[in-house]
Amino acid sequence: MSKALDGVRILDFTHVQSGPTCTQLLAWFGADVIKVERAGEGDITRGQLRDIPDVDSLYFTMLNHNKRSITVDAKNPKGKAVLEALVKKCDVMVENFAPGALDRMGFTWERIQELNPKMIVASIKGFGPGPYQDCKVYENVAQCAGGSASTTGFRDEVPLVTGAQIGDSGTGLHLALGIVTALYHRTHSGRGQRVTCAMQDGVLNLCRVKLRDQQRLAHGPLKEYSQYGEGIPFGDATPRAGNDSGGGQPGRILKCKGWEKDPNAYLYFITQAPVWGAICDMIGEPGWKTHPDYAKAEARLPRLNAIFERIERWTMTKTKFEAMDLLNQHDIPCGPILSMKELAEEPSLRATGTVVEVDHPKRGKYLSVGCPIKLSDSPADVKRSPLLGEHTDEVLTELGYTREQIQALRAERAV
Ligand code: CAO
Repeated sequence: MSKALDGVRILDFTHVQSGPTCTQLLAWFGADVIKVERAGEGDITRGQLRDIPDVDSLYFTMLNHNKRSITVDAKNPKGKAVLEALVKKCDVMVENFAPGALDRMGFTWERIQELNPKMIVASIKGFGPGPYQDCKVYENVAQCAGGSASTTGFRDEVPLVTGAQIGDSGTGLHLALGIVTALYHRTHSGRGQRVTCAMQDGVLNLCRVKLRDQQRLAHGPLKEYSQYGEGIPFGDATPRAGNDSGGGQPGRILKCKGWEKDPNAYLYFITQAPVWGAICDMIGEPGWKTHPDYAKAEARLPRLNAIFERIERWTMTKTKFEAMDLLNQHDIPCGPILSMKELAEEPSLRATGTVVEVDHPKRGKYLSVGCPIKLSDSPADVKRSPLLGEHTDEVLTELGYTREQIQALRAERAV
């Protein structure tokens, strides 16, 4: 079966997490992704957080599947000539160097257009144009600068970063969409273009509902936030809301049976208005269906703490999976708090390829997250990440270099 992006060649100048997330997705959809690294060390993540000595880390292997690796010294004139040959041959260049690094290598937008007017140049930076445009940025900086940290955590406690890598992987996802959009545009414009994503913008996009709440504050308290029921006045910025639901249906994380020993024996419970009657019956409060303090969603808002305390007395009598089964029989939305261990062992995620076992020549078998986007005619087969420079000779040969020329490049440390 052919792949959706068969024939698309990507010059992958990415490193660490944000850029590699993007090019890995494109590789899963069938693009030929040629990852350029420096000889010797390669992508810095190959050596970071290593669990096995001298073996590419899981950090690297889990972000670089289905790619080819070529080592090139971009600052060596002959290495630069190799890169120029790749620019002419490829459809897309993706990079996430610090601001200005690509220009300093000599690959300005103008130069790239001279070499290949159809080239799409896709970049991730920490910030867009403005006061911080020259700053280097990592995940948690983006979470803080993009509005996530100020709205995550509990009201009286410090801002929190989240375990979801919304700054790195989130921006990589945004960039991948920009690239396929530019590729589509090129089919009728005939031209390449620049695609840029700032991590701050990507995080803010994912925090859209919090900017919604910021504007709602001008018109009164945010009644679905528990602080409303607690009688605590709102300030002038969207507050941290603990585990309150971000939508119009109040929700909360509640203890389940075993919570005293198991840190993940919890369930997210949503008091969705259309199933309020079923919730009342389930928890043993049928009177709440008609009681004026509880019957209507608006009346419940000042009483959310008391309501969730009552529901929790019920969830604490069930395991999170028992509660999930019982509640779903009545279409009551809820979700167990699943640990990474539980996710790694979940058979349905293995069956769909969302969790995959990959074999690596140096580390052996390991688990990874497969492609979360499923295309019926272009399934993603997860192939192991490349060893450093594994495809240098192969790619140089495709570019027309002879074996002698490749040896000469190596002798000069250009590749
Ligand atoms: N040959 C020769 N030189 C190379 C090379 C190659 N193949 N690959 C990289 N380099 C050089 C670059 O040209 C750059 O040199 P100069 O500083 O002299 O121009 C140098 O390596 C370092 O690049 P960098 O500044 O991008 O790397 P860093 O480790 O110092 O910073 C990071 C890392 C992520 C903070 C920075 O790249 C950045 O801010 N990127 C944009 C935002 C981003 O994507 N952040 C998310 C990272 S994932 O958490």
